[in-house]
Amino acid sequence: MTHLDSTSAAPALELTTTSPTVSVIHAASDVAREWWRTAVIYQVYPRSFADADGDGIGDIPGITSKLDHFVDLGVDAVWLSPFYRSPQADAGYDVADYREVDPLFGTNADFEALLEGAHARGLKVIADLVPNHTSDDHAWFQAALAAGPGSAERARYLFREGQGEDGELPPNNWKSIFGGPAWTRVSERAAAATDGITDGQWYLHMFDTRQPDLDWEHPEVRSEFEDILRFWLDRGVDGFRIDVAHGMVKAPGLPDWDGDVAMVEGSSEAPGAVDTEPHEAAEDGSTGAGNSGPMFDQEGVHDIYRAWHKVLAPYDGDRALVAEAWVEPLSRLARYVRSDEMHQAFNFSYLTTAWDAAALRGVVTASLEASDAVGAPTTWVLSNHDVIRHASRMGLTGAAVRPNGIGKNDPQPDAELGLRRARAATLQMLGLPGSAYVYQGEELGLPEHTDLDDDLRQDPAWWRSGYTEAGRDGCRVPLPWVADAPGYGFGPTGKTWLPQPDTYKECAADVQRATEGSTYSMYKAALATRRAKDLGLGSLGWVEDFASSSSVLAFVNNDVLVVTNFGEAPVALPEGAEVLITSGPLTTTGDRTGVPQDTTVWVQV
Ligand code: TEU
Repeated sequence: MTHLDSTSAAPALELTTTSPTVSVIHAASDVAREWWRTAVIYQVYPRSFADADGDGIGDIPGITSKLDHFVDLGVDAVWLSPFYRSPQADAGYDVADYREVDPLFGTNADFEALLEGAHARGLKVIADLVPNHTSDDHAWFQAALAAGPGSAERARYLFREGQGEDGELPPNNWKSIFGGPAWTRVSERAAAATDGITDGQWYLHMFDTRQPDLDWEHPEVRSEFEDILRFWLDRGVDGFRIDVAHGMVKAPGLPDWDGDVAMVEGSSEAPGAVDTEPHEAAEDGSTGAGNSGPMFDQEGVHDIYRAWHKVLAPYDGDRALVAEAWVEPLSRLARYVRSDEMHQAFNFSYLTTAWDAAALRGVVTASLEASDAVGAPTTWVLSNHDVIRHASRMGLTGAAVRPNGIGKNDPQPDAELGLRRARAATLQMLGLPGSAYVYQGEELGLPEHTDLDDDLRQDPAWWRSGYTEAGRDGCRVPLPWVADAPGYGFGPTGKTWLPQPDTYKECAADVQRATEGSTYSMYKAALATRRAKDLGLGSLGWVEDFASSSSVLAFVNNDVLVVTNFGEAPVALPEGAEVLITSGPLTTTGDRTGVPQDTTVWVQV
């Protein structure tokens, strides 16, 4: 524990007892013990985790070689972003064969070895399923192009005639989430396909041109995906993260929609623009992170998940489905995790809540209420492969819009502030009951790569936005394992598919593991204590002294008091308080320990 001597004046805020009066909004559970209710799940982005074959791109044997990292850190499960055969137009979220590992990442046998090694260590493994769209290289789409209008092959996708005299206008006005129109026109003449002539039908793609949306009204689409689920369940995967889980069913007739579907909220803003207005938190915890429109959150998606629930049910080991659904409010998101549907849903309202005591109290309350109402665990997440790493995002002072990536010419984050807040946010998150997600590298305190050369960018959002959104490459840079090795030990050759910034040296796993007070040691201590004290199944009671404070967030989970200070004046802890973990240096005034600004502590109750 690092204590910092301080001569600052007596703190204005204090806690006088380690057993404060609390208003309990979520009771501890003593019944349901399925692993996914409490699991801390580590997201692996395979191309950037560890490279075994030296081509500069991470692979499955690389992940297997690092399984002890997960054990040492203390997580319960690993979720792997897609590793299936794919032309990699969207880093594997464009799947050409759902049953085969891409040679870039290894073989199916490599995956089975990974699974075996993980299970031997008591780790669960979650695969990523991408059912909203396939790759344009998928056999079904190739057959659809070849078969022509009106064919059974085209019926599995959303092909439509264009508008205008010669069908030269797209069937509706939908925009792709990556920017540009959501429709691409094909040619109906085999020869024209290679000379760029388009004269035929249009197909829908909510993401890149190379990611055609499937038609989920088609029974073959439904049965194929149930079969794919069984294929991986039979091999032993413990669950699936379902990509764009709110997008598979579209409103009948595909009506026009003038709303915004882009990845940047308030997309009229320049990328990375900061709004100086404080972020207003809605009563129900909504932040604007939810997608709306006739292509999202349609009632019909729930039938799919009820059917999938039945596919998983006969398997042993509490297999789980996790919804990646950008849906708000949280009560609406909770419909995906009703008792006969999926098991968890990512909490993007929490991820996108500003660093503000009142806003966080609101979103945590709304999250627990919404999931308690359907008997599902709440989840918490601060980073993933689609958003700016929280160590950098939280250093974008005053940011109210959520930029999609940060480029050289955008306002740069304050790295020190970002890391301090990120550590405080993480320690707060890991003190909450439910399940939590950790994105690879955040345990090393890894920042976003914010000055990547534009010509190295690979995210389709970069060009599809007309080069206005930097995109997501900055959070997908290969991990640093060894400070003094080439490529920071990412692989045996020093090659890395994206360059690593110099700041990664101090984040390298070997340095982090050996340094007292490092971000890694904080994560490790928090995960061990979380497990020992059963915080995942724990309670949540807001400390009444701070129930309406704008600068302090304090709650009790089981016998741990979690206090975060957002304000300038340190918060004095009760005399003799036993601090279990702190996210940063504490102050001492007389015989009282103080929690300074942007710091979270866990105190024994
Ligand atoms: O992301 C889908 C997704 O829903 C987000 O793009 C979301 O719509 C947006 O951030 C909200 O404003 C998933 C994957 O995580 C992503 O990497 C893929 O590019 C995408 O699906 C397409 O498969």
